[in-house]
Amino acid sequence: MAAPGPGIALAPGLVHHPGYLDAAGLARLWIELAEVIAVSPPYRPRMPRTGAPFSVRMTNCGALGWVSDEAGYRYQPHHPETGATWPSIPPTAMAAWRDLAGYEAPPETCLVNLYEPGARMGLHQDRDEAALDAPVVSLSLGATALFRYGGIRRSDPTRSIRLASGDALVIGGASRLIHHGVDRILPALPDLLGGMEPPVLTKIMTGLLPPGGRCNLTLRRVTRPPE
Ligand SMILES: O=C(O)CCC(=O)C(=O)O
Ligand SMILES: [Mn+2]
Repeated sequence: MAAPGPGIALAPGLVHHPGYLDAAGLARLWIELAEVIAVSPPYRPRMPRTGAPFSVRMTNCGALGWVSDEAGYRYQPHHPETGATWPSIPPTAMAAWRDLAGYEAPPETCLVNLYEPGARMGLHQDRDEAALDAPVVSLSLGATALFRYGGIRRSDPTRSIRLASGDALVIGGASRLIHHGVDRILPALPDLLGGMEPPVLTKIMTGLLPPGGRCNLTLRRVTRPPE
């Protein structure tokens, strides 16, 4: 990748990089994701206590993965259904962390969120990590999301932006604990790469998600790096 520009500062520490991944970068990432999903199948997390299913399916890569079920939210080193350790974080995602995080230590987890049309993610904070000095680096693929963000308090006013395929969003600094979520996935263009993708890539994309679906990756440092 070319060095990323400064991006658009939406708030202190909250930076949007539209089109961070170009078509070649997106193609690479789809292929890498297909490899992840082949060994680490998406599962449907459940809400703490109630056990209500999420509308988003998830999987992880890295040393740790974020899971949620009746027992609560947590990071753990193995897949909740297969029991296997998580696969490595894809190289294209690691490169995005190096480009955008501004953090000395590598990420320990990459959560993969798979949104079918109609899936959403309620307003929440990312606060299950001890290393809150590290940002969350998010990469979007596929259909565009209407992403909502507010402030540290749940009652703070919110705004929304569109996150399109190839966009990166850095949630760090004074914005690390802002509330955010995905209101909805916007109706898709007829294809995901403007009709340019080779048939092999179409096969990979449609194998991972139904038409109109969206994939989001969030890279995080979970534990505080050694001094
Ligand atoms: O899908 C997105 O853009 C946001 C994902 C998110 O907030 C999360 O996984 O914690
Ligand atoms: Mn989040």
